[in-house]
Amino acid sequence: MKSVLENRPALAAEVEKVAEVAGYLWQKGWAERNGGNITVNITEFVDDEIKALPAISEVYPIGAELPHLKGCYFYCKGTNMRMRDLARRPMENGSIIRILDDCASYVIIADNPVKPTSELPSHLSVHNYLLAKGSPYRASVHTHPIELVAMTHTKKFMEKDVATRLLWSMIPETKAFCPRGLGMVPYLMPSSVELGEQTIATIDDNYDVVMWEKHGVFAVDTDVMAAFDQIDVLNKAAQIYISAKNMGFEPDGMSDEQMRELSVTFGLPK
Ligand code: 2HA
Ligand code: ZN
Repeated sequence: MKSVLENRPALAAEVEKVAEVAGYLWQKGWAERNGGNITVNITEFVDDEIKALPAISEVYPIGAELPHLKGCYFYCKGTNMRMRDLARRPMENGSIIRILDDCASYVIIADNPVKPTSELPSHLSVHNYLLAKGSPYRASVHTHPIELVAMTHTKKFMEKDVATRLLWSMIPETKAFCPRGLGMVPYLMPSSVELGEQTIATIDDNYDVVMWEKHGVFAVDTDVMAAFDQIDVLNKAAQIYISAKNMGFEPDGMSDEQMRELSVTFGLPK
């Protein structure tokens, strides 16, 4: 069967990036079974021929009305699909969907009728929010990074910016490459409307990476690779913290002065 990616190098490159990141999530042990989701707004890569493609699924309700998504196209990981399978076969473990003109429903258009992720309403709500704000961010990644999730099992790290300051102070790159830090959302039921709403509220509070207590992270950025990088630098910092603790001491962390110097030199927002 002909893939919609054929003879469309820019679109193919976007989907290849998703597959590459899916492989990293699996290798890092962050994507057990069907854990995690990725959605990418690919509207800018969609030509008239794709716009004319017929639906290959019935019309599904999104579960929310999202006015900024009218006529948008997304690549979405499939529900119940594994990241490790998506890494090798992205168009069999994910699909491309078109948002219909009512802004409340969608159809699958390519390559296979793979039903999107169970977290679709919250992912699409976030994309709707990003477009409404005029943000250049087009990708969202949800995954289960072991050390970051472990940190949320104590109330201390759930307080605003406590974990952020600690992680930033472990290694200078963390603040440089995750300059807005880690926003915290108290435990909520996976896939729930409330979790989606709290995630948007936290992104609106100027975070790119949102921690879901005892569950995982949700990151947004310009593309899937950049969203992954932010999670990766944060989790690396968490690993350094835990390594120091395992050696039997509380790590000193960089000083406030060293952190200030870093912010000035790199022109960081916080
Ligand atoms: O889709 O990780 O939170 C699998 C999940 C849901
Ligand atoms: Zn999850």
